[in-house]
Amino acid sequence: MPSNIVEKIFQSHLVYGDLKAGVPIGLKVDEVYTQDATGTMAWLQFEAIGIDRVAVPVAVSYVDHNMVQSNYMNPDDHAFLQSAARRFGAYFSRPGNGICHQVNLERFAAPGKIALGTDSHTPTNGGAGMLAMGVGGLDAAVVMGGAPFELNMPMVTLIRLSGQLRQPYVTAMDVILEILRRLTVKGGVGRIFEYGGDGAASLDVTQRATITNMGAELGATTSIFPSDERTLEFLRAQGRQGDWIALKADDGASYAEVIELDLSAVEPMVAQPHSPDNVTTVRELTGTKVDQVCIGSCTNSSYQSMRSVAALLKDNTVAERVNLLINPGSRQVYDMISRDGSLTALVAAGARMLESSCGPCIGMGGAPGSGQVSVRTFNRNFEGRSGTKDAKVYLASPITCAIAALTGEFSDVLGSGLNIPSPKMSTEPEVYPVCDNMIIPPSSDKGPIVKGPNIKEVPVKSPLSDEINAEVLITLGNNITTDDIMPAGAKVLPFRSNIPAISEFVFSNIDSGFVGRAAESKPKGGGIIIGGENYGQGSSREHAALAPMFLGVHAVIAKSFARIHRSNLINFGILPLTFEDSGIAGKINAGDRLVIKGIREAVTNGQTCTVENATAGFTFTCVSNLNSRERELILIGGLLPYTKSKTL
Ligand code: MIC
Ligand code: SF4
Repeated sequence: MPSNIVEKIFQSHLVYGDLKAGVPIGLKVDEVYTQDATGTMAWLQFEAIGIDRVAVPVAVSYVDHNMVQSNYMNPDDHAFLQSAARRFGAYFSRPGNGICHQVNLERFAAPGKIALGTDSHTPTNGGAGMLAMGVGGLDAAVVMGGAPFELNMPMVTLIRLSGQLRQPYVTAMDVILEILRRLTVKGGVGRIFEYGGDGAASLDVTQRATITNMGAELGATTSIFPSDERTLEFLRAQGRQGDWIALKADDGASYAEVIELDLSAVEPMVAQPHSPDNVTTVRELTGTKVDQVCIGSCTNSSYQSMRSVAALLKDNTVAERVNLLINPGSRQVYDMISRDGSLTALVAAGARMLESSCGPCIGMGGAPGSGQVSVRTFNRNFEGRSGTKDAKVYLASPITCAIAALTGEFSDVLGSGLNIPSPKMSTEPEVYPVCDNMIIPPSSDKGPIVKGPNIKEVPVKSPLSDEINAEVLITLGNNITTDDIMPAGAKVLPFRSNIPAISEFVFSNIDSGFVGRAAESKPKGGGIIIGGENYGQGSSREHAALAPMFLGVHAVIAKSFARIHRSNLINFGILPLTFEDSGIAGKINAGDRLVIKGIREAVTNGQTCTVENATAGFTFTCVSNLNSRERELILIGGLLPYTKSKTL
């Protein structure tokens, strides 16, 4: 039978299950990587499971998020991660080596293989034909311990590309923004996007990686490109041609849907505040003033992006009203722009160069001023994520951003005839300067694990009780992000290794009374959260489940859930329930007491649960949609007790 690319990779890694949409499948995983903000929990959990060494062929621990080091907490986390990598047999990418996804693409991504990363933008590696998925830290820990990775087989959608981008002013970022405009942040839920068609060959690996990276914003499980001559060029230039295999869909392969996209019709696009799918054309925004421009992040920080920005800025000066911040994605990129003169051009034009890290993308520095307009090459513009609640954050390509930095406003470059020199665009360099001296390989010398005072034990939930009698702590609308649930930024991120401390910030950006109410309700039966559609979209941070669990939340009842967050809830023993009649959500108020009886039996048998709203005096039904493994997890109190109860 003809197969698509996803089926080929899954088939060659299948441990159990059938490749039918919706059916649970178990997969052998080739690589697991962590980053520091989610990695401390993942490695603490790995330690708690009690396995001596990682059992996957490659495990890499990156440090790229928590880099500000305003006190001892961030460097203590780095020291812990380095010691855990040595103890358990992982590679350690030292702080300064770059953003995990960019470095992984350069040094580890391999076509036909499967990777998991404790970060939602792990699909970046799909640009090199790798099937790479974001997961919570505990899922990663369990797979590093040797278990298969289980997920429900997603539907596979083909995005058939034709034509070619109108270079130099239209880029891969405009392509993914156009897809977000069409499909929205819910459009990829339960799906993998496989790219194909004649147009794919016109994109190099880093352009493809921009597209697969931001597929995360569609809610997709992952996105992937074929592995072809362009992939070989990239791997050869990285000195890794041995990792190349050809990979394409068979003629006649079938897909759940096919979406046609003509690259030559794409124009410069921009996502407006406060959602990556609030997309319009740059043309529409012509003349809108800009105060800050940020270039970098795992979406657009490759050498090609930096070089094209430098070509535009060379011999010019950043507009007086604009602050320009730039994070090259990796040390390799930094090295290249310093060798070819691009760095000089950027600095001379007035760019503020930052280190190779996530930086302003996760609110670690670079916050805009009050009410300011910031345009960024990043992937998320959720309200408050920049560190400034009333900032207006837009997302656009490096070219659109560089032009905004020069002119101080959005400019319709395609139509205006603006006299801006054409930047040298993205042809693959023949050779990348490979130097892995910032990646410490696994060693047989195990050494001790080093834990600073801010690193605390992982809390564990007790087994599911038969009755939940709890207070509704908050009712929410659609598309609530994990940034809304558990904010990031310079103030909160340092507590990622300390659940009691970070729990004080749950929902703090949208409801400052939440934590107080949760504390009051905890001794009186705990709490329930009511959500809308796509609850928990965005980041993979399991703290958005772990911290509410610590505060006494037993269940979330929503219209639908985002994939990674739903898994994280289950992993920490919080019951995710879906309304049978979504209209009921509007009839529930914060403060209502909800009673669910006989839950253990309902979960065990996959039955609907009857929920009594004891305050308002009505009942309604919910479904749990748990597969058999998920049922066991919920009953026992989550993945950690479950894993300990089994021999891996
Ligand atoms: C993000 O972009 O939101 C993050 C920070 O990279 C997260 C991970 C985290 O919260 O640590 C993600 O994308 O998963
Ligand atoms: Fe880092 Fe931003 Fe990418 Fe998340 S989206 S990994 S914070 S650069």
